[in-house]
Amino acid sequence: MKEAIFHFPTDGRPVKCEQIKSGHINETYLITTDTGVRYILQWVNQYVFPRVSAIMNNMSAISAYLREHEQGSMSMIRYIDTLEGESYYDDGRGGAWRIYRYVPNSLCLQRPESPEDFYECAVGFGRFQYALSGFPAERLEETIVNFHNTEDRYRQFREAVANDAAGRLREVEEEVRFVLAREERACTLHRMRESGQLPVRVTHNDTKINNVLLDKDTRKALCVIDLDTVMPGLAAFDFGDAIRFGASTAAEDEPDLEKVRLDLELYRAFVRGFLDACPSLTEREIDVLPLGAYTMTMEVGMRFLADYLNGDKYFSIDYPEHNKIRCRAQFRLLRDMEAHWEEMCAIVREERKK
Ligand code: GN1
Ligand code: MG
Repeated sequence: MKEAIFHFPTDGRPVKCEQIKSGHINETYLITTDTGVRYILQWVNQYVFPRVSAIMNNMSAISAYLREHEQGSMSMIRYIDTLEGESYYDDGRGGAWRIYRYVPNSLCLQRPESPEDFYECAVGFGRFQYALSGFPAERLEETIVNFHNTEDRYRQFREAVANDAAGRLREVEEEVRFVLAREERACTLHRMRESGQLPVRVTHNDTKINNVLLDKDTRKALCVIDLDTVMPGLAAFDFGDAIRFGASTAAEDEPDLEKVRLDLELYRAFVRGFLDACPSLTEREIDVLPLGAYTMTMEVGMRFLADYLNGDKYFSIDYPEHNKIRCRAQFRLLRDMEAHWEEMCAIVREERKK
């Protein structure tokens, strides 16, 4: 048992603790009590999130807003305060812990089993963004500064290349060239944000399909989870990261690149769900959705590659070449997006007319 759980009020005595292995950053445990109630306990990685209090402040502000405006429908999970009334438990050894109640009868998918599943995933993220479209985004703290600032990601990438801290540059010269050759296009959305052409929204910023829960029976979207990166951002980035992860025909770390393609049917399902659930999107925000997919795929690929060059300091890995394999799969997906660019844009045009 993780002792941190005893610092929270639980219904019954915690008797079972199982680790859930899916994220790359935090540690997550499913706790069951002797009365059969389940909780999710999470250890927050403070190398990645040095400002846990910023996360928890954001959560409180957003929860309060949703309680007031949402009329019953729940679109995100709520954390439970510690017995001492704090939003998280600090174990004094650099660990920050927090819990929420496990959502009963929920399903967390690693990949869509049908276009309908992916449509629902889009509804979950779209609804979340729409529910918060009236919340003043500038009131949120940046839990990771410059998280989706693509220009800054390029700066960090160049630094990793220049340092070559792990001595791996020679293995990935081709990948490095791939990233650098696409800088102009990959930074377009960031510049549009800077110049005020795109509105800054409250966004989730980590929209993998496993961050939205579906109802086990109806398979309808229940709520979004993993709220650590909720902060000001672009709608296209939430759209884009979901496509990168969920509309790929293979896993994010598929070693066989022949298997990695963009599934246009899944892509369409997500476009439809996102537009249905988030009517606050402006015309221009809708126009740039495909570019959001392009940008997020490049950004995550570049982050995997930078981490590989830095010696795997950020993402947890299962084997030494993991980050290299991950970045290659992202770049293959990006190439497939380039090859199907016209179709990606056409699908957005078709779906918005409905
Ligand atoms: C990380 O830990 P996880 O799986 O929720 C990362 C995301 C990446 C993702 C790639 C805080 O998310 O930005 O897109 O890995 N989260 C953070 O799978 O860096
Ligand atoms: Mg996450």
